[in-house]
Amino acid sequence: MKKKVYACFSTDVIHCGHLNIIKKASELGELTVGVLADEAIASYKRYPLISLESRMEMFRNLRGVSNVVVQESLDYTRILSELKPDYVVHGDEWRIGFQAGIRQKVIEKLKEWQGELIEFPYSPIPTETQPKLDKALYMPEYRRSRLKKLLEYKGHISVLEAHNGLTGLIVENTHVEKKDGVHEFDAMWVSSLCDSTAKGKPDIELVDMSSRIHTLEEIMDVTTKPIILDGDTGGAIEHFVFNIRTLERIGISAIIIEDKIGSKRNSLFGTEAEQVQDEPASFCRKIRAGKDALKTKDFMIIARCESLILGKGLDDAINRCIAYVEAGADGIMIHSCKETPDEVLEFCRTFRKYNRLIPIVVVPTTYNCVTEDILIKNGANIIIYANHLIRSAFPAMQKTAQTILEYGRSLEAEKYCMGIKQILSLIPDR
Ligand code: SPV
Ligand code: MG
Repeated sequence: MKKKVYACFSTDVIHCGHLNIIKKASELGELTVGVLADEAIASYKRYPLISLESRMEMFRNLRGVSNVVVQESLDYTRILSELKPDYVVHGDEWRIGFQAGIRQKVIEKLKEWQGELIEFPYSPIPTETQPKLDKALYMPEYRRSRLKKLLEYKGHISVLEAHNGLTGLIVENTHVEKKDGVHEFDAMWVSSLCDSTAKGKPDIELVDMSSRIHTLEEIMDVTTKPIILDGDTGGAIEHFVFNIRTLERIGISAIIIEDKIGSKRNSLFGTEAEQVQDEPASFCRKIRAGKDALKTKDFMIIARCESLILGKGLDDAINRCIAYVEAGADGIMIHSCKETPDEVLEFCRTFRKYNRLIPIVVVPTTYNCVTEDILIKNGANIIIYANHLIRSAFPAMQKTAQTILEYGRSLEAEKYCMGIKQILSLIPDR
């Protein structure tokens, strides 16, 4: 009887490295390919460019593949128990990094029926394929829909602010390997505070939409991750409907607008700054008009409730958010400038009694002791670190400027700076 062989793939682009492994695997016996489910792929790398069904079809059409099944999770235990293959085939890259634990479990599981893990040298994606992939990730129609998909696949996402191309690259590329996998930010927040501050302007809706779009374009030019724009109050309804259509067209995934009117000040002033909240009915009209203006189902309008910031209490916040969702909001953001997360967590738990699914956005700037896990357990879905790159860059730059003045030369400031070679090679020229 032919031996049973199993290999799992997460790829949406087949290249010669994969074909090589499939050829070698099929020579060992009857090959079943496991196609990793969208949720599992999104949990450790970018979300797939083509659907699960299309990926299965792609493998069904390859010579040497006898069977195609879905592997639901990164962990092989369940699928191996079902298939009981004689061999599992994999590239050898998973011996190190977060996949090493998954690999060890495969080896242990296979021992139950004297199965064997066979590894072939890993071949990375060929250099000629990468630009095609990058292009697909970077074009507006792909980027725009990715936020909704990520929320669907992962349930919750982590977002960091970006205010220019360089900070966009930091959000795009920073990753940390932990025991449970590689962690990276899912999306970017283009904050009004940081966009204004980077231009030396106050956060009072002074930086106009053309300038905000210029910042977005700069970020989008060098990144692929989805973008959430801080849309302040959204402005006049007559302008809002045009602006969001532009944002939708250029590939932004969501805008968050806040229920304030008149001269807008940053929320973190709390009740120190005089702020007027919009009437719920009027803000609902803005949401509805925005939804009607959109051309796709991908773009999200998220309604931001300022009731807790303005000291209006939980009931006001809940009632307003229920109304905003009824008006068509695709998500709600609850903001707070308290130092503890209590009121935000209470809001999330209470709101979830009325609505189980609509995404809740939180911005733990002042209540920064709370972990993402706790926010998520209480019902939050989008966690935004709203201003941390500009806040960390500013003191570092100030220190360097002061040090040069102090010593009348730059030698002493060198320790605060990146090396010249490093900065020259930070951004590749092709
Ligand atoms: C921003 O980042 O500009 C925000 C969030 O609106 S906050 O500054 O906390 O109000
Ligand atoms: Mg803002």
